[in-house]
Amino acid sequence: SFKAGANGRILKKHCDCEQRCLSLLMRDVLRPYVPGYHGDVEKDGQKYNQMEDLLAEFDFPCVMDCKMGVRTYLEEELTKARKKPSPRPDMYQKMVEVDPEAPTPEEIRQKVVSKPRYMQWRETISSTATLGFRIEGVKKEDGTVNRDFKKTKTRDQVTAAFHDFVKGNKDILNSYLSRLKEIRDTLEVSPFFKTHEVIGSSLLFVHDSKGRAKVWMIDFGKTTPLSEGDELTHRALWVEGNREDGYLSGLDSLSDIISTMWNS
Ligand code: 4IP
Ligand code: ADP
Ligand code: MN
Repeated sequence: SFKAGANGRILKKHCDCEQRCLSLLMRDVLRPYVPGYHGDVEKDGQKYNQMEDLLAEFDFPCVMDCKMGVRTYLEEELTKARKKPSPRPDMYQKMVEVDPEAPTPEEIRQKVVSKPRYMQWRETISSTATLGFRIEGVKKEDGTVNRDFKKTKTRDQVTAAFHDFVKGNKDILNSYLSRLKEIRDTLEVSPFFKTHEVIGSSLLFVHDSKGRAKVWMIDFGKTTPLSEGDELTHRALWVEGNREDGYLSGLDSLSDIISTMWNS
């Protein structure tokens, strides 16, 4: 769903919701921490959002994608699944590939699960439910990709993955930590962040052997505005209907883990 674009830009398959967010973010205090947005374009009959390639300033970048929040699906998925359940054989398949014991006897008979069932299961086998974020994937400087983090759940397992990612380099950990602190301070005052439910968005960690290291917020395909006048804490517990996403709880625990690594 991505394409290389002209001069240091990338094209991501268009999504109205993401376009709306990126446009608003270009006028928000969060602008320095999101990819620059350059409008939509059409190529070979497909519409794309054009954005800054965050890897352009790096030589042979190492990249980690951490999906933020305690919840990874929209509340409407629950409503939809109750009103008009759509059985998902593909999600059942993905589930048994990771853990054949995970489906219930009923799910085994039907060979399907619902989307929220699958998404909640993913949250609890990973660190999402407990730490408020999870590692989705890592790309090494040689271009090899590791997506095998579905069961990376405990603080120790996350620490080990980060240790491997930065190869124990404390300068990189320190740069990441200061950048996370800047992001948190900015999130706390951002009008955009206060008024949006941020679901399925990631922090993208990028560093290279020259010691450059930065973090950006990406992926606003499921970031949705609250009703006029409503605000989120991004830290309060989620109960259905309150739309809390746990984004800041996740950022707190992520910063705490990196800080502990830096101190030891
Ligand atoms: C994927 O599961 C991710 O959760 C996707 O979320 C989600 O897309 C997919 O749902 C789901 O199958 P795995 O990562 O375990 O493969 P994201 O895009 O945030 O990574 P949505 O549509 O919820 O954004 P479906 O319904 O698109 O298959
Ligand atoms: P999706 O909605 O398909 O999950 P994302 O926006 O999360 O797509 O992006 C998927 C991956 O593409 C990210 O993990 C990251 O590695 C890469 N990516 C996304 N946006 C950028 C960008 N602006 N610059 C460089 N790489 C990006
Ligand atoms: Mn995504």
